[in-house]
Amino acid sequence: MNIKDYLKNTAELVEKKLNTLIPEKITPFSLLFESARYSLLDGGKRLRPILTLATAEAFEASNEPALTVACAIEMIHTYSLIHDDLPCMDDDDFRRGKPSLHKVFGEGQAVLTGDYLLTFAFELIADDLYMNNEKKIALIALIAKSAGSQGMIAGQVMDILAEVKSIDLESLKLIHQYKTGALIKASILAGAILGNPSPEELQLLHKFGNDIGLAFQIVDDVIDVTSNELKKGLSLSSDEENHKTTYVSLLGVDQSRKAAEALFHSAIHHLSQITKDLSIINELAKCLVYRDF
Ligand code: GRG
Repeated sequence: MNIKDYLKNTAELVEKKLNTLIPEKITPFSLLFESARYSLLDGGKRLRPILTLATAEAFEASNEPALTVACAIEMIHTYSLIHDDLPCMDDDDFRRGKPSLHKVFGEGQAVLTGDYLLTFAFELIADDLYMNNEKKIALIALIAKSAGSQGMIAGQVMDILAEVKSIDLESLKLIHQYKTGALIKASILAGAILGNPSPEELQLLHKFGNDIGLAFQIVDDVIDVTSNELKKGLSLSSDEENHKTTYVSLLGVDQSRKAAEALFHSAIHHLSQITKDLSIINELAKCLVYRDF
């Protein structure tokens, strides 16, 4: 299947499932579901759940639990965007092509909606009817660590600390790997865990995920300063406005692109050592790094 069709079809599958997971039912706290649906259902490339589903397929895992885990990861990603947009964080007014959640529902509701999506993600995995307990525990541990103190939250803390000082490339790399890379890597590993990977295969996917996760964020740094509007000089990127150290501020656009490309090749090398049909994951990695979707 053409990769563009794969991306579109799989994103649709994820959205359909997400739509069923957050109820529209009337309760005294319906506002919670309304705000969750506002952030979760409209927009978003669904890259992380697509990675989970593609890896699960390659490792011959069943579709049903894979879709549940994929949706759980998208909920955690969406929660991170909601909280990151708050005035106490990055203070962004727009997200996924529309006003940020707190602009529409208020800051308190945005905090609670993020909390709901994070906790509901784990509820979904715990309550799944298809996975055995061993798999559930492995997935919950992986995702919790990657979203928390061994990943995204640790990265966000380092990111905040870096706002008041200048940092070198190694420190920036670490922030990117934790803040953005860890959940991307977890999306890949989760798909494999749903099947029956060997320790060697997991190790190679771990290296692949590290490279792709970092490359994704480097490319994001580049896009942040090269998007069309910015090129016309109409505004500063939010990273520039916040005087943040980025790959581009340290290496420039061309070297940053080269660094992302080198990571892509390293990632593909790790992938090529797994004797399974991983052609879709290979193509997805290309889309992620070259932002061709
Ligand atoms: C929990 C407050 C808090 C923060 C965690 C990951 C993170 C730190 C914040 C998210 C904000 C952000 C801009 C992170 C950089 C990573 C990134 C490019 C996110 C956007 O991911 P995409 O491009 O977004 O996959 P869509 O909307 O397509 O899902």
